[in-house]
Parts: sequence; C-alpha cells; structure tokens
Amino acid sequence: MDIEAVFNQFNHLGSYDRFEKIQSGHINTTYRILTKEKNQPDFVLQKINSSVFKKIPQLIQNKVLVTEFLKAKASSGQTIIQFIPCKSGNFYFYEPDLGYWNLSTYLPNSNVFLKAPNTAIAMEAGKLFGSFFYDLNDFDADKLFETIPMFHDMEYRLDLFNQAVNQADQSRVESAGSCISAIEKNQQNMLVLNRLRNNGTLPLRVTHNDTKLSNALFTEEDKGLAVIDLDTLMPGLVHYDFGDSVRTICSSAEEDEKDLSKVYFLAENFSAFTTGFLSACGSILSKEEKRNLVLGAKYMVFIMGLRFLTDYLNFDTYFTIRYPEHNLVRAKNQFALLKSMQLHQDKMNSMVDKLIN
Ligand code: GN1
Ligand code: MG
Repeated sequence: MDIEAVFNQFNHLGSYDRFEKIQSGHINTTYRILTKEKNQPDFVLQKINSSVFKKIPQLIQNKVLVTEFLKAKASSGQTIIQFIPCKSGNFYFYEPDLGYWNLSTYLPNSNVFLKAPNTAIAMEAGKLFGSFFYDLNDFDADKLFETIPMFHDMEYRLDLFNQAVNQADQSRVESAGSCISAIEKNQQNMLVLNRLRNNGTLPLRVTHNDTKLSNALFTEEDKGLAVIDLDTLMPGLVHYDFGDSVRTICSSAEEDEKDLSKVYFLAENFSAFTTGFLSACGSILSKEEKRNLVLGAKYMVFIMGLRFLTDYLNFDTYFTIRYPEHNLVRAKNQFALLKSMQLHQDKMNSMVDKLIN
C-alpha cells in the first residue's frame, strides 16, 4: 500500500515525510503522517474498515457535519478535529482496490491514556466528554446516518451472542464457560435500559458511542483537549457515552489485561469522572436519565464483554486480535470488572445521588 500516494489524494498543504502506524484501534487502520514543513500540521490518515462499516460515505458525512457544527459553536473551548477534503471534492478517497480513506489534522502536543493515571485525568475526561455531549444537544439527530444499526441494543447483541453459541466450536464454548454464566446471570437486569429506551422513558440523543478514555486527547498539562474517533456518532442514550467512559476510566487495568487479579473497579475515579461529566452536561439530563447512570455504566461493561465473547465464538471476524485468545481475554476482563463494579454498587449509587440531588 502506497501511503504517500493515498495521502497526496487529499487537499493538504504539507509535503509527505514519513508515516507511523497508530496501533490502538480495533477496527480501522490508522497512520500518522509526518510532514516536512515546520509550519504545516501532521495528519491522521485512516483506512475505514468496510466489513464493519457498510455505508462509508454516509459515515464520513456524519463526521463532517458534526465537526462543522461543533466548530461553529465550541462553547466548551475544546479543540475540534478537522477533516480535509480529497481532490475530488469528497471528504474521502476511494478506489476499489484501496478502499475508503479519510484524512484529518493531527493535534500536536497531545497525549492519550489507555488507563487513567489519577483522579484528575478522570475528572478532566468527564468534563471533556460531558461538554462534547452537551454541545451536540441541539444538533438535529435526524441528520445523522445510523452507521451501525442497533449498535448498543442489548436485545440484538444477546441474539447475536446466542446464535454464536449455537454455531460455535465446542472447545471455544467450553473455554468461554465462566463468561457465558456471567451473561446468563446478568442479562435480565441489563435489558432494563433497553426497555426504558423503547418505552420513551429515556430520550434518544446524539451520542458518540465510543467514549473510551483513549478517544480523549489531553494537553501536556493534562487538560482535556479534544474528542476523537467520530465513526459511531449516532442517536443513542447518554448512558452509552457515560458508561463506555466509566468502563475504561474506572478500571484499574486495560481492557485486555490477562491477570484478572489486577482488574478491579476504581470508585474514586468514578466519583471524579461523574463529577466532571455532570458539571458539563447535567443541566440537560432528565431525572430518569440521571437515576440510571449507574445501570448505564454496568450496561456498557456487560455489552463489551458480550461483544468480545461473541467475536471469540465466531472465530474472531470483527475485532483485530493480536493472539488467538485475545477476544476471550478481553471478555473475561470485562466480566471481572463488572463483578467488581457490582461490589461497589451502593457506593456508586450514593455518589450519583449526592451529585444529582
Ligand atoms: C472498537 O476500533 P475502536 O478501538 O475505536 C469498537 C467499539 C469498542 C472498542 C473497544 C465500530 O473501537 O465499539 O468499544 O473497540 N468499535 C466498533 O475497545 O465496533
Ligand atoms: Mg472507535
């Protein structure tokens, strides 16, 4: 693949020096493009995974619409990433053999964390994701294409899991035993959020749907800088964004830590994150939304365990894996985190109660 040739399909002002592969995502292939000029930005060039995303021009349209909207607004002062058009005029480059690509500016002097080093970062992440969510409050959700239908729908995810169990290789089902039990034990409780969405108790809003900590950029002074990875912007519940952040910010370990004794819930990070998040967007949330935040956090940990396990049972066709058991390790990690969260449930509830009453 000639990265330089793809980069040069876009209308940027820099000249290509070299690329570095960015390893962190599980779906797309991402490169940092370094430019020769000191006064030109570096860029992020991304090949969008077309087996996961079926309508890529619409996906890119979502990202462009939202970033333009946010740039015009920027009430929170956060930096908004900018997409660069291609020479054809589209915001993507496509060729049948090369697939779909998009280019955005790279934000210099920014840091990413895979787990939260302290409660100050947890609080900053809360403010950053909360402001992003707040700023999109008056963006018309009907303008957004649903990039992956039913992405966080628990019933749908449970159906896919049950199909996978029925078709899976017996040895994989056996090694997934402890996770399968955790799913059976918790699934009824998890369906509550779906029900509250379906009966209109919880409103659909514009959500990011992938608010893990590594999708937040920080300045060198550890202040929240920008939210990245806008591929899954879709209508959703606030709980999806709140919960996915809690999943990563309030875990003692990365999502693929194998040693489960190192995986536990950090209540102090939960308190800091929730304080930051609600300070930024609490004013637009209803009582019902706030009351269900703790359930939202458990929901997102559970759904990620479920999705990783389903992919393991399907012989790893969705998430990038680095070794054969990687998805099973991720699933076990998420169910260990869920168990630890359940031990902190009362504490979490009283922390949220204090913040919302
Ligand atoms: C995937 O590719 P990446 O790392 O941005 C996944 C998210 C998961 C995440 C878990 C489209 O995101 O839903 O939360 O892995 N994205 C998609 O780390 O499925
Ligand atoms: Mg993503």
